[in-house]
Amino acid sequence: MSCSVTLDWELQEEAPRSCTLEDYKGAEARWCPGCGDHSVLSAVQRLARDKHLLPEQTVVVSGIGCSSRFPHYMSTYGFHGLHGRAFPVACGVRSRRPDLDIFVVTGDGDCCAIGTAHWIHAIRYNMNLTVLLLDNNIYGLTKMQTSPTTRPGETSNTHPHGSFFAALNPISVTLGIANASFVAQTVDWNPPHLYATIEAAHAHKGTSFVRVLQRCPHFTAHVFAAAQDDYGKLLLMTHGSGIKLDPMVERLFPNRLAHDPSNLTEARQIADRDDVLPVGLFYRNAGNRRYEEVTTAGMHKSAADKLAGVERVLDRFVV
Ligand SMILES: Cc1ncc(C[n+]2csc(CCOP(=O)(O)OP(=O)(O)O)c2C)c(N)n1
Ligand code: SF4
Ligand SMILES: [Mg+2]
Repeated sequence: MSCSVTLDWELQEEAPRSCTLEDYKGAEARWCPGCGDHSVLSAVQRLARDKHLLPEQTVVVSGIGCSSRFPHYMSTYGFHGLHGRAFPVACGVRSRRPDLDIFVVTGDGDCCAIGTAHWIHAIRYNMNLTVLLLDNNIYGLTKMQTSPTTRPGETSNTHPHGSFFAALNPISVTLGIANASFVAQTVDWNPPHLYATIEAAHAHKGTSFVRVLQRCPHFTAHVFAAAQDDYGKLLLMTHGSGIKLDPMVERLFPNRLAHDPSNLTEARQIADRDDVLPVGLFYRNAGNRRYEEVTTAGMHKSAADKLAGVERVLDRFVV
């Protein structure tokens, strides 16, 4: 006879509870005035309210950086981890909690420098995570060191004569990783596009990777200034199965390109363009395998059944 273990979340009724924005507000955000991180925080809080995400069923995981202070400003569960390690923590949470809404907030240093190996494998694992890469092209928290996405020639405290290398393109890299399933780009200074992109990312089952071009008025104010003033520097990808935008907002973008997000080859070509900053959905494939399909298998078995399973495996090695 086996006893059945009731897990905490099985006890919870599907509560049709409505939350207000106040329910998601954590500590007062201490980012600089005008920092793009404020816009992203506001978008995530609005999404949480609109989708009725329960604060106690939501987790925000981050690494280290200005952007990674995000979990403190949400009154949900959170994990402000180690530099570059947001992905393994989030994958660990997801591996045992298929029921939670999990957001990963990371910076260009956190994700694309020290966290690169974790980024690549997390994309391949394709666990159900909403990843927001807040890319300000600089290490902000540690006061202005060159990051992998810093453009060549840009000066910083580590490269006073200008960054030496070509910048790494996080979208092109992600599109090159096996099993990538959702890849999008948006800007912090267009709240409707930012919101619609995060909404689509959250709706996707799998790892949705969203790079947000993020203003850092303190250290890299000039980097996105031109694209902020002139929408002609952006290229809006449009498609029936892409990011849904109000036509009024769509009209703000003079450059539009119909791009089918199931076309990976074309997605890669658009990502590599350097004449414009593409925004919208590059790629989506809802059919890719998700690692939690394996890690959560048998989770609901009783302790006795699990023990019996372990014993069966060990018995194979009995000599
Ligand atoms: C192991 C380790 N190495 C280095 C640091 C120092 N450090 C903290 S944040 C950071 C860079 C953050 O840059 P980014 O991820 O782009 O975040 P931003 O501050 O720009 O939002 C670095 C190098 C650290 N905290 N831990
Ligand atoms: S230093 Fe830059 S990224 Fe950090 S809070 Fe200030 S504006 Fe934002
Ligand atoms: Mg940064």
